[in-house]
Amino acid sequence: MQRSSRQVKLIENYIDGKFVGGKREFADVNPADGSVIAQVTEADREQVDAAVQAARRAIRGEWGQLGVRERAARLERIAHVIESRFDCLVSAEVADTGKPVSLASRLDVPRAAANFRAFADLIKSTGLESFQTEGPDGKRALNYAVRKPLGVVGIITPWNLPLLLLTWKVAPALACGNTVVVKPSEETPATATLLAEMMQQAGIPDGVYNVVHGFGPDSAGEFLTRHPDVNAVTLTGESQTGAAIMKTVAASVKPVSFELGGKNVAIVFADCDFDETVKGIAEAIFTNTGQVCLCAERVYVERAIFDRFVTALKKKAEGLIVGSPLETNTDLGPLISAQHREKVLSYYRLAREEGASLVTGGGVPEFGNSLDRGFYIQPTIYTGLKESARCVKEEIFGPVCHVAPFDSEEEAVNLANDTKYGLAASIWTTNLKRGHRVAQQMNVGITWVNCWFLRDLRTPFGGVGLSGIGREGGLHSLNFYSELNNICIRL
Ligand code: NAD
Ligand code: 6OH
Repeated sequence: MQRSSRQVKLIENYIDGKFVGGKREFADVNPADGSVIAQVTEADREQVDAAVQAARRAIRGEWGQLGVRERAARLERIAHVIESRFDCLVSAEVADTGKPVSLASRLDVPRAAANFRAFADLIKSTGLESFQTEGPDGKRALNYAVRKPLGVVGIITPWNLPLLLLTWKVAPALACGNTVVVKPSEETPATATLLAEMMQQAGIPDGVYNVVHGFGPDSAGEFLTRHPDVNAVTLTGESQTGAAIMKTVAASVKPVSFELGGKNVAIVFADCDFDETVKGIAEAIFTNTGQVCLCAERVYVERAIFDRFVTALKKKAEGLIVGSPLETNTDLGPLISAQHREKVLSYYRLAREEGASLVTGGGVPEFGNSLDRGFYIQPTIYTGLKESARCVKEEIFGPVCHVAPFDSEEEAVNLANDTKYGLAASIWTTNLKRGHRVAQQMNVGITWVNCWFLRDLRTPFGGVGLSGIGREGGLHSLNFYSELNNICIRL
């Protein structure tokens, strides 16, 4: 994948088991200091077509003949190879994203292995539904369904948790017997490419896993989603990207699964475990510098504890260490790019224009060293905005939240649901009856009570409204990545 004769590494496309270069290249930048890590080969239309055709052929080859047990064994081998090259994946992910090494080691890379194990286990143990049916003539029939692969799945992923979110889709797609062409984010091409080497090591046949690099419109992303021989498209990304892809695939009626943006809420009741809640909410706001689709950007706190809560959250935010991702005590690395930092800063400016009171942060930290070339930003808390403010309505995707008081449970529920998004909510209370009651009123795909981002890979994951279409996770993934053929036999 990477030739050393050049000044910087070259990250190439991976098509039919081979790394291939191309005509155009773009730079892969380290957000921690703005340095160029690698040049990346952009796949043109012909290369995307070659990847799709390789994936088509691979279905007809050895891969398509494997039984479930052997497919599961190969997935387990991939998990094993990921673990054996743990440090290499952590370094690549940290360099591409700027996330702290502690986070990549705790979350991203272990989850990549866990994704393959979870779907290997599931495909082995999942049964199929069957029904004894009585026809109008009183005669019986047996109905049962069999799972068949969709074919070639196009997988498009974002930059915030690159390997985690890629493997979250690749693992169930392969478990169901599909082949894949993946288009990782142009900001974070490295780990998808390293995974190609690991597929080889794990004995995955050529053409089963292909990687095409590039951008969205008029580049590899669009070429892939528009390709007539791609049978389904799964995306994690922004809501407007989901809308664009939906248009592209409409003509060929491809199934889609979309995990999109959010403007997630946290509701804090006066009866919460105060210290645990402050800690939990700080994680929900600031993890990965706020660049997790599940991060809370709207926090509603019962009025009786509002002032005390804001003071404690401010203290937590000001105690966070913003700095080099390579330092083990760093809490927050940089944002992903200069462009994304400009977007987040534009919301910091807008919050002031919209009349917010700044509790802490609001700007760019100064280090006095090479980190000043990185895309760092201060963790930021606002209060005092109107509910109609754009900063309360739009996804910012940075280390920032708005905290507002509420007076009744009903008001909190109404405020929480007053959004076009609907990905995740968290509710903080020691009254479990209330926890259940409020959780069940949330118009979202995922609600946590007294925790956040605590994941069980068998549970449904996805969002409502602008936050997505469909659910992945456990059986829901198997149902998306396979076609069910129902067979009815007269007995
Ligand atoms: P993005 O939508 O800009 O890009 C995601 C991917 O889509 C990239 O690979 C990009 O190249 C590709 N793409 C863009 N336009 C395309 C087009 N027209 N056709 C085909 N491909 C196209 O998202 P991002 O900035 O990389 O990631 C951040 C966003 O992702 C945030 O909105 C965040 O909330 C969301 N996200 C959602 C989830 C979830 O599970 N719901 C998880 C992570 C991130
Ligand atoms: C979004 O940034 C995080 C998504 C997380 C998952 O999809 C997951 O499976 O944990």
